[in-house]
Amino acid sequence: MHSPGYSFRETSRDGNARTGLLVTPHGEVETPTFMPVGTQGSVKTLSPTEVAATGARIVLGNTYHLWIRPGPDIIARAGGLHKFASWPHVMLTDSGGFQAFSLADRRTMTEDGFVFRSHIDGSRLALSPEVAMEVQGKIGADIAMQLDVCPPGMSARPELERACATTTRWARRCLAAKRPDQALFGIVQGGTDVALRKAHAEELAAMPFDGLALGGFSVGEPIERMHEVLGEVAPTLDRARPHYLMGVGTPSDLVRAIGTGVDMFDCVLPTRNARNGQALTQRGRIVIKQARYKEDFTPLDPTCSCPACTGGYTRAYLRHLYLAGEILVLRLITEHNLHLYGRLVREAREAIAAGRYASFARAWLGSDGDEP
Ligand code: PRF
Ligand code: ZN
Repeated sequence: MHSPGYSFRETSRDGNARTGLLVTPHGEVETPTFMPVGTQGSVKTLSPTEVAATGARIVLGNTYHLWIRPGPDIIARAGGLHKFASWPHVMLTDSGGFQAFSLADRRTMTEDGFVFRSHIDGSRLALSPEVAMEVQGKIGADIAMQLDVCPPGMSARPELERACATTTRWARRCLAAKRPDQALFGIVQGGTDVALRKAHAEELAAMPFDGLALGGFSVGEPIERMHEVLGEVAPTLDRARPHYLMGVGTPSDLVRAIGTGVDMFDCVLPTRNARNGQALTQRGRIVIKQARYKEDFTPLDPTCSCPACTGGYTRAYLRHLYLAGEILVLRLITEHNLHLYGRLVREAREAIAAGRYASFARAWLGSDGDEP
């Protein structure tokens, strides 16, 4: 780590999997870790206290959304997003380009950045590397992300090369514009091209970034291809810095990626799927509206220590709430799913430290389908 007040060190290793300690001005984070997504400055349906009770010590916020509403100046006047949102632990913000590209209207890209129309009020916004750093500086998260170019999955080589080259030029501009007291991560692109990925990772590793992220995965390529490429690229990343796989994934995706040396993850899956009535367990998914749960008076997961599973709420009751449109069920399943991710990364850290990661990983590989 290069920014003052930040450090990272590997604390144990089992094959390519490793545990680490990330130190920031808002506390320490043990890795591997999962960051719940708080796009608009809140992890949907939960209070910060409830989020922390899932084991999470770092959350992700989105520059794109917070820039449009309420705006960086209001957050700065509130004393930064930690105070504004009452989150005392560590915070990271994504840089906005990826979200602008998926959400905004009439987007275009030039050498200077992205120009687009707000999906809220249609106003014209220009997101350059310098603006991305200024907005993230005002939001005041512990860790900022560089502005990057993320091409669609399975893009052809020339497009991937152009995206890497622009991302490298923007990397230098972001480093020059960043707040000295904020950490900044570079973002490796290159799609599913292993040679391009490795070359881009080396280019970014030569710069004084505090961490290296892997962007451009889970954007339409076959998921097996993502794991193949991760298996070749992640083990070659600079081990002195944290490795963050952006926007991934299911519990078994996390387990497999941790096995290649990834330290940090974020994903809307546990929170978004919860609001669609899907509870995740090590045995698979529970789609709570299904008739099979109509008279199932057992908890979601008897091995889970979350408030939904220990509070006497049965699958039949949760199904009833879901079908009746009662919002309590959205909170309970969100809490459950984030507890599952919290437990997954905690048990992964314990398994790595004990040198039994391979057997730990095997126990999670069947968790992607529906519950038997
Ligand atoms: N870049 C940025 N944010 C991201 C991604 C990316 O490539 C992804 C891709 N999975 C998710 N979030 N800046
Ligand atoms: Zn639970």
